[in-house]
Amino acid sequence: MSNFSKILKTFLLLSLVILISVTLIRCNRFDSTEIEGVEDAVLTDAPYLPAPITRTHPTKVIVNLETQEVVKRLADGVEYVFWTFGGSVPGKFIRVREGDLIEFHLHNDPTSKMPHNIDLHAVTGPGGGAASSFTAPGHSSTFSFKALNPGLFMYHCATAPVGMHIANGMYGLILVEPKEGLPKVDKEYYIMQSEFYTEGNYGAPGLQPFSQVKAVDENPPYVVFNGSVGSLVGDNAITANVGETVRLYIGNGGPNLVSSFHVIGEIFNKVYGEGGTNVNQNNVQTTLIPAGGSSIVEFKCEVPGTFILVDHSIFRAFNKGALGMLKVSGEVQTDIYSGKQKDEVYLGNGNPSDAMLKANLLNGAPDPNKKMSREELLAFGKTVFSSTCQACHQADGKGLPNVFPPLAQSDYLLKNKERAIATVIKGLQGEVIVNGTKYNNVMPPQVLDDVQVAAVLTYVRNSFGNKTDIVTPQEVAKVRGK
Ligand code: HEC
Ligand SMILES: [Cu+2]
Repeated sequence: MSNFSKILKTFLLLSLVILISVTLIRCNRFDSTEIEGVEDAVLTDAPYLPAPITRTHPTKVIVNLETQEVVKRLADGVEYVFWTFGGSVPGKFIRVREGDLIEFHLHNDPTSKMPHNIDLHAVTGPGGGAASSFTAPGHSSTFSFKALNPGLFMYHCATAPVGMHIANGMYGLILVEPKEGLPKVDKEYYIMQSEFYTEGNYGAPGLQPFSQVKAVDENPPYVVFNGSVGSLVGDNAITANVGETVRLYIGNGGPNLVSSFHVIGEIFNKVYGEGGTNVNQNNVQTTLIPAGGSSIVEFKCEVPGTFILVDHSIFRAFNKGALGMLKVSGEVQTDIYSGKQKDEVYLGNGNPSDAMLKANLLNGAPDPNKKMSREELLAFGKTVFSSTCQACHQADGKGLPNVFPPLAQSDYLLKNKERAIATVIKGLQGEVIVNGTKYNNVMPPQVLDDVQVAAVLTYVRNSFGNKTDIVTPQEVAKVRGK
């Protein structure tokens, strides 16, 4: 045999060996489409997820989920009859792998009043499984589907009236992990936003019935995360440590509203938009989650503190319940975030604009051109005092030792009217002696119009044991130099 053909033979043999081993390795890792084995799905309640999948092949996954109608807390002092997948809202988190064959058993608790079913957005098939899973109370239905498409999918009840079944809490998330898995992160949490349409307004106590009228109007008294007001607040907050990466699997059960999901003080380093498998954005402030949709966001926790989760349709957060917390513990990182470094007095120019004075009038302040009686000045002055001066000089006008001088029986206040007016409109700093006691502090100029100054000075000069004449807006204007 010639040298050349020897080399060629060795080369061909080697190539064959490499080809075969590469094929074998690939098959073993991800490309095996053969279903191997059976396992029972681990299901979890929010905000927790089952552990990431380490399998490198598809399997048959048995899911057992029970629909239950339960009375639970919606807010402090407020209860609601929730219809649930697994006893809480949102429903159990289901985690499977691309290519898995899911054998789904839907059980309807015998005490249920309603039939229920399930439409999983991860299903390729009519109704997402709805018709095949229609289950009367005290029955079980079984159907199977292949998880062809990876992604984060919502599931919900689709029994008529569909809106009402969803509005009462029948939704959850199923994650179909891509066959190559998801990048490892330190913390994973499950959050689902939704609305509740109660007969009573937000906070109205007692067991609240469902309001069809409000649901059709898309005007919910409650917009919440994980089924109730405060589900992720205080001791229920989700947690992480400085340096850790957090991944949130967020769903929006609706039934009506779109969520503008935002974490105050964090930036989403990665967003898997609409719960798909691609990171389609980096460095996002607020991600939009459609009703019946989802999103996956990831961010690194660089600094410690409490980070507030909100629907940035912000009245929902502060007035309807869509507010949660992430508590990050660890060392303060002053190079990234300093915290408050200073608080000092800022004097500004102290004179409210004409437009501002007009706005004050609109907000119910007296007209500066109208002559006010002593009684009117006193009454209005009391409200100005409690909103403006009381924080420092105290409700009883006695001030605080060494810091805030007293207004009660203050010789400084009572002796010289012009000086008292000037103190309020221009502020006061440096040494001042009140009733023989030295104070050396700063009172910033008070941004008040002439009527407010006249009224508050009339009030303090005739309260706390003080008694003297009134102060008029004209006198204030004179000191202001108008
Ligand atoms: C932020 C705190 C603060 C607020 C608000 C404040 N003051 Fe003062 N006030 C002070 C301090 C401090 C002094 C003493 C300043 C100094 O040491 O030079 C003072 C001094 C005074 C004095 C002179 C001393 C005395 O006790 O008679 C008067 C009068 C007075 N304030 C009235 C008012 C009135 C009226 C208001 C509301 C319109 C008001 N202050 C709001 C902090 C405040
Ligand atoms: Cu239902």
